[in-house]
Order: sequence, then structure tokens, then C-alpha cells
Amino acid sequence: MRNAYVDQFPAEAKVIKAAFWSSFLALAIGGLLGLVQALHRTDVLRFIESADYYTVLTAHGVLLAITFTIFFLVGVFTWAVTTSLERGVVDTRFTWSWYAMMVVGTVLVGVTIFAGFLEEPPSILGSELYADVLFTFYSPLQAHPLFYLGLVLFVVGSWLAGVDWFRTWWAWRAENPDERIPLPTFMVLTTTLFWYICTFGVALSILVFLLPWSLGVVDSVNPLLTRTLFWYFGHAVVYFWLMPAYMMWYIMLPKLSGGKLFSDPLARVVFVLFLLLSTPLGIHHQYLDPGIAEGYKFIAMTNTMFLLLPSLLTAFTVVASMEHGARQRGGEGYFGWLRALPWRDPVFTGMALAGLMFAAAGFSGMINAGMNINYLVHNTWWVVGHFHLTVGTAVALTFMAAAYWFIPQVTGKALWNRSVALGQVLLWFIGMTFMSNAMHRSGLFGMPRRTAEPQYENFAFEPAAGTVGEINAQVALGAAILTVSLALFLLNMIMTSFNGDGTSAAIPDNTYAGTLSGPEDAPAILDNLKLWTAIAIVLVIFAYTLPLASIVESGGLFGPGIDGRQLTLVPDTTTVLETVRGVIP
Ligand code: HAS
Ligand code: CU
Repeated sequence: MRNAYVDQFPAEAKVIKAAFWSSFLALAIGGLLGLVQALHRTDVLRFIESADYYTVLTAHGVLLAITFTIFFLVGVFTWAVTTSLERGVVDTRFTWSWYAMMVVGTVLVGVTIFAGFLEEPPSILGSELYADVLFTFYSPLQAHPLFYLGLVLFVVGSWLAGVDWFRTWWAWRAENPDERIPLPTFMVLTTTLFWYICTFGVALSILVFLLPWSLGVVDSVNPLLTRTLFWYFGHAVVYFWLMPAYMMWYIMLPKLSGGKLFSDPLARVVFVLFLLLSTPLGIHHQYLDPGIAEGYKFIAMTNTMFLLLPSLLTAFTVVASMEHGARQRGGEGYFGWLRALPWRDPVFTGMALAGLMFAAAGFSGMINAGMNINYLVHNTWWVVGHFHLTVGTAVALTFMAAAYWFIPQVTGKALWNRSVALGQVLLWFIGMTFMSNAMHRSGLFGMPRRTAEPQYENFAFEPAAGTVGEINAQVALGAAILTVSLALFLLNMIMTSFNGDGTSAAIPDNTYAGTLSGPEDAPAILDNLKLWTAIAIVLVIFAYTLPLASIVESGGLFGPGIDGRQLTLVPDTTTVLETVRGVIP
């Protein structure tokens, strides 16, 4: 008898499958645009006008960082809740409705961004369809109202997904009043709670400021305020991407390694710490912003350093579990056990390589987080190197590796080709090593990010870096390898959906790792979600009330009023574009 997810939960499997395919579509388009811009700014091959660079960059950032990640993770979380509670969602119509809402939101966002490629974008609601605002979308850049509306629908869809997981858990709780929350559900619920806390900031920014401003209801906004509200959300969102990857490292890697999770209580502590600290540190993205006092930046830095702890605990617990597994399989010696790990399994190898990369990414994150060192790397290619290791590898590679396990689970079809899958995860690791290492290095020489023409006037990188040609070559080579890897991934996914139905031998059991120290060893207070949420909110209030108050005081809620007049700090986007077009031949 086969024990695949689709056999246990056929209705849920359909929604999860749809979410995965939405995610893969975003990955395909976003990934291809990544190649286009990497070749463009390294001057290796230019397909686009430099004036279109920001359209490409916005599509790349939004489709990969927001669409690909979040569609995949809502699928994974639905899987995790239903399998660990051993019950389906309360009503799959509700599940389909939040999925549909996210799709509509994505389509609106996508259409507005891609309209930027047209010579003459159509005019809707009185303004040109246009959204070259990058994935960070704060003012003074302005997008068409439909872009913001799409974002709102997407985020509200994700909120309803959270409601779905909570409802499922409440239904289970009514039937099992005395049991501990199963670990995967615990991870989903704590992540959902900090997602609610952090998205409050971005919802406020869009609904109160950006959307009315783009509709012409208000004349101006306070750019520092919308920036700060963005970053209130913008750091926590990175953990929204990371937590599903962590979840899979905790519940799948130990089993794939042949052993058990080292400690369930420690895993709970880790997720509680993320709930507490993911939001009150967003100002570490604004160390260089004038208008925020140093003291508030220092608080953000302190909280960031505290938040290294759960990742360091994760490194310890997950690697200890892998070692336990390897020793069960006969591994010996200080490091010899590494050879006993199942390196031929693409699911394992993809996730292990993603974890390895994340160890490096953690170091570049620590460097970003230091207030004084940040001055050296801020707005350079270093930061781009950092996030291609984090979201671009720790998260993306884990998701791709997991897909080799999930797609057979939710479709009942065996994976098309394991060797291609193994080659694919290796290629991702190699491509990213080239690209991200070169980006980090060039950032140290001041190579700016987010520009099609990275050279400064009167400043040549060549003598400063000595290596700009080599750096560009490495980035272009890395990007090309990543594209091949991506194509192989998509090919495998497509071919798998055409594969005949899988037998039980071809599809692994839908179960995850047991534990060496189980939930019975965890203090009951860890499961008190109300308590942790309350503390998390208090911390956010401490970290943000004073800086926000002073930003509003000095810059005005809707921008500075001088003699009763509103000073528009914000040039309209067409003027900016025309200036750019004028400068760039
Ligand atoms: Fe970051 C900028 C600080 C983590 C994403 N970050 C960014 C941006 C993105 C991003 C997208 O303080 C750019 C935003 C923009 O457009 O401007 N980041 C940190 C810190 C961490 C961190 C301290 N970032 C992430 C994660 C991301 C992400 C995760 C996405 C998923 N980041 C910053 C700062 C900036 C920043 C500043 C602003 C820079 C600027 O100036 O603009 C930490 O969370 C990192 C902690 C990680 C560790 C590593 C633990 C190691 C583990 C591996 C275990 C190994 C295994 C495998 C399992 C301490 C868990 C073993 C294998 C065997 C074979 C044995
Ligand atoms: Cu951050």
C-alpha cells in the first residue's frame, strides 16, 4: 500500500499542487530575467535598453523574492499542518479562495510591471500602467495603483492562508485537548504569527500612504516613513521565506540522513525566538538613512545580534541530527561520518548544500548587521551577494530539493530523473559560488547595486579592484550555470507530471523524522502562543514607537508642510524615467 500525501488528502493535494506550479512559473520567468540583467550589467551581452533595466530588475525581484517563495511556502505549510495533525483542512473551498486571491494579486502586479516594457503603456484609472519600483517598492518611487492593489490582494490571501492553518489546528485541538502541538504545526503557527505582526506595517504603508498617493488622493508622502514601514516588514519577510526551509531541515534532513531529530524542545525554542525578534530590527536596513537617530539604529543592531542565536542553534541541532543519522548508517571518525550521508539523494544533497551555503550567508549577514561595517557595504553588490546566498540558495535550493520529494507526494507520480536532479542541485551550488563570491568581493570595492551602468564618473574600478573584468566574468558565468540548473529543474518537474503513476517503491512514505528528545521534554510554556505573541508585540512597540514618532514629527505624516503648502518631495515617475532616458544613450 502506497503512503503518499495524495492518497491521504486528495483534495488538499490539488491546492498544494496548484500553489507549487504557480511558484515554479514565477521561478521560470524571474530566473530568466536574472540572466538577462546579469549579462547586461556585466556588459557581456546586452538584449535590453538600459532604460528598461529597472523593469527587468523589478520583475526579477518581485517574481522570485515574493511570488516564487510565498506560493511555495503556502503549499508546504498546508502540507505540514495536515500531515502532522493527521486531519484535512476544515473546508477546502476556503483554501481555494485564498489561493485564488493570491493568484489574482500576482496577475495584477505582473501586468503592471511588464507594461513597463511597452513603448506606450496603456492608461488605466487615469495614469499609465507602470511599476518600476523594485521589490522594495517604497516611495519616492511610485507605481500604478493596480500594482499596490495586487500586493494587497496577495498579502490578504496569505493572511487567509494563515487563518486556514489556525482553523485546522483549532479543530484538531478540540479533538485532542491535552496533546502537545506537533512540531511541524508549531513551526507553521509561530511563523504565521510573526507574519501577521510584520505585514501590519506594509499594509499600513500601502493602504494609508502609497495607494492614496498613486490614486492622486493625497499629493505627497513622507518617504522616510514609507521606507521605515517597509523595512518594519522587510526584514521579517526574509524569515517568512527561511522558516519553511528551516522546517524541512529539521523534519526531513534527520530522516534522510538515517537518524532522528536531536531535540524537539530546542527546535521549539528556535521558532519562539523568531516569533519574538523577527520584526523589531528592520532598522538594520536603514543604518545609512538620515533622519533616524543613532540610538534606534543601535537597538536594531542589538536585536539583530540576538537573532543570530536561533540560527546558530539550528546549525547545531540540524548538524547533530545529521551526524546521528550518519553514525546509524555506520559512519565513523570526527569527520568520516560525513561520507556516510546519502549524497546520491538529490533531496538530501540539495538541502545539505543549501545549509552549507547558509553558513556563509550567515557570516555576510553578521557583517551587514554591524552598524559601522555596514557603511562599507551598504548599497553595493556585497548585499546582492548576501541575499543570493540566503533567499537565492538557502531558501531556493531547499525548495527545489524539497520539490523532488513533494511533487511525487502530491501528484502520485514518481520523480522523472534522480541523476538529473542531483546534477541540478550541484550546478546551483557551483553557479552560486561563482556569482555570489564575485559579488561580495566587488562590493568591498564599492561596486554599486541596482544599476545598469555600475561605473562612476571619474572613477574606474579597474585600478581600484584590479579585477573588474574577472569579477564580471565570474558573475556572468555563475548566472549562466544557474540558468542551466533552473532549466533542468523545470524539465524534471514537467517530465514528472507526465510520468506514469508511481508505485510505493518509487514514492517515499509521507512521514518525517522521529526525535531523540521529544515534545514531552519541552516545557509546556513553549506552546503558549498567546504569551509569545504578546511579548513580540511589546518588543515591536518598544523598538518602533519612538523612531516612527520622530519621523512623523520631522517629516510630516504626508510629507512636510511648509506655510500650509505640501512640499512634494517626490518627482513623478515619468519625469525620472525621461531623465534616465536622456542620460543613457
Ligand atoms: Fe539579510 C540585507 C542581516 C539573514 C535576505 N538580507 C538583506 C537583503 C535580503 C536579505 C533580500 O543587518 C537585501 C534587502 C535589500 O534589497 O536591500 N540577514 C542579516 C542577518 C541575517 C540575515 C544578521 N537575510 C537573511 C536571510 C535572508 C536575507 C535568512 C533571506 C532568506 N541582511 C542583513 C542586513 C542587511 C541585509 C543588515 C542590510 C544590508 C544593507 O546595508 O542594505 C541572519 O539571520 C543570518 C543568521 C545565519 C547564521 C548561519 C547559521 C547556519 C546554518 C547552517 C547549518 C548547516 C546545515 C548544513 C544544516 C548565523 C543554520 C550542514 C551540511 C553538512 C554537509 C554538514
Ligand atoms: Cu534584514
